[in-house]
Amino acid sequence: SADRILNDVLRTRIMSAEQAAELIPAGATVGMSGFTAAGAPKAVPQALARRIERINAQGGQFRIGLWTGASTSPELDGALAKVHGIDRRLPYQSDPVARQQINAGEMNYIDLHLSHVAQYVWFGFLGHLDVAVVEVSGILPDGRLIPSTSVGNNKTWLDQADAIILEVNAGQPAALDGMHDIYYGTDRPPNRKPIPMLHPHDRIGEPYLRCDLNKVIAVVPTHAADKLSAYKPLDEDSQRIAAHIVDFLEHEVQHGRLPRNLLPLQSGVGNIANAVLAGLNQSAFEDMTAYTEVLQDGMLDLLESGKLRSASATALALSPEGFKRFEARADELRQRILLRPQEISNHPELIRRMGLIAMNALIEADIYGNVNSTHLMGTSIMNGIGGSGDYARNAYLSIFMSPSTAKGGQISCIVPMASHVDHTEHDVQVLVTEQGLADLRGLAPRQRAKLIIAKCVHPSYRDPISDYFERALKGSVGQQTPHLLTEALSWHQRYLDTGSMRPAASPAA
Ligand code: 0RQ
Repeated sequence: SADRILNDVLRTRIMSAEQAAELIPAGATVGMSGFTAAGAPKAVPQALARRIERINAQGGQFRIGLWTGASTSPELDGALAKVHGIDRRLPYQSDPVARQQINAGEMNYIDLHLSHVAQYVWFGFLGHLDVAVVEVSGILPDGRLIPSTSVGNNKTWLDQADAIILEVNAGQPAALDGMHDIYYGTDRPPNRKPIPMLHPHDRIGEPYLRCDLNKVIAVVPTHAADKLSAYKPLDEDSQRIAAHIVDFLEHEVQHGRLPRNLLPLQSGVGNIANAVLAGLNQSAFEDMTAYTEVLQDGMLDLLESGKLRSASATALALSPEGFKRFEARADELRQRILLRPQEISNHPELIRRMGLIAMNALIEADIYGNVNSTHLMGTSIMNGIGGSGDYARNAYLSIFMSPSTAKGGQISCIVPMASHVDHTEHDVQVLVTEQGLADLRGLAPRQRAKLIIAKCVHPSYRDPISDYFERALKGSVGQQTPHLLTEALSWHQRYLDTGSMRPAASPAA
């Protein structure tokens, strides 16, 4: 893979992952690449985990602060969490071991809007960045870097870190060269200027990352595929959710509130979001565009079928099978895909200007349409808010979706009061479950509650939730958003106590 390292100075800094990991001091804050498993470093984090394990086995206290683009991979979050090597983590994670440590109170986790991370670092809000560990797919003779399968916060890590370790992954397709658009025009207030983008596929930057060669302390050649995970097969519920959304979008076109080819699509992470894209692929919509965060299999299908003209994202989060399909047609597809820094893919100014249709999954919503995307039973983290807030607040249309129940029906995803709120009622215009779609636009809270209960709640929870709402209407002091405060979170407590949210008298579905 040395033929991907074309700069003479950087060739002199080639070393093994073990040697590079020795250069990361205990207590350092490290910014690593990776947005999903796409483009995450593969060798240095594992070597660092081995080093941490060795030192801590002898009584050491070696832990690092870990900043990334978003979630990463078992080789990064997984390996470092297993050796209890992470002290402070931001801005998003989805690793089971890390999650367990966060929820046990052993790891400090700061869950941030993904568009905020880079600028918070520029502003100095998060403290100093010591080391950047960034995977690239090649180094040009002049030292500029060909990015890998994600861009994430890499531009910021390279700019801000004192020292840089590069993993040069010759296993990444050469066709990635030219697919990136790195914007260097984002100044700090009060010197900011409009970002010159009008359409999702506009190029506003450069294809390569800039890098101060004096800061590069190690170059580690690797040859390995991203550890991408597969999506669950489409189930009936997610297909119903998709069908409700397609019907709604058709209705909006008929009423002149959306153009025939819709507006740029944003689709969230996870299985439900992927299923909705499959639904759009079966629909009559043509010539669509996407301005989103992760390009997942469902988007690839839409690009391949021609229904999607172009897609802008910050990461290629394809399944192993999807990645093979991408590689087979990379030369053609790369003309229609742009990968950007996450402060641009998720930028409020651009999301508002281009008028996105945002479609994100939820964990629970309450009867007024407040949405929880991050917490289980109010206190445990699932993953994090990711980009959902960036899109939901600023989109043309903000849609949230979920099956109406979880854990075999023991949990209602529509509850009297959300046990944690990531997206307030003000940022949630449309709520969808397999039961139906509630269009909440222009409705006051009590009207929203009636519609959500009628359209979205699972039949096995409809009576108890109607009963709660009716009694709240009678017993609540305030009638703007009626609640029975001593009862509002009782469904969650009942689940913790009994393993089910169902009232004792209510028969199982
Ligand atoms: O857990 O598999 O252990 O049973 O949550 O649920 O239904 O498979 O949904 O994969 O789409 O994930 C919100 C977590 C949904 C995700 C969330 C359990 C359920 C299952 C997953 P099991 P599904 P998805 C930015 C977009 C935040 C970030 C974001 C997410 C597991 O979409 O992290 O939006 N979003 N980024 O059983 C307890 C409930 C539950 C529940 C579901 N009420 N209580 N457990 N689960 N509801 C923009 C981008 O472009 C990326």
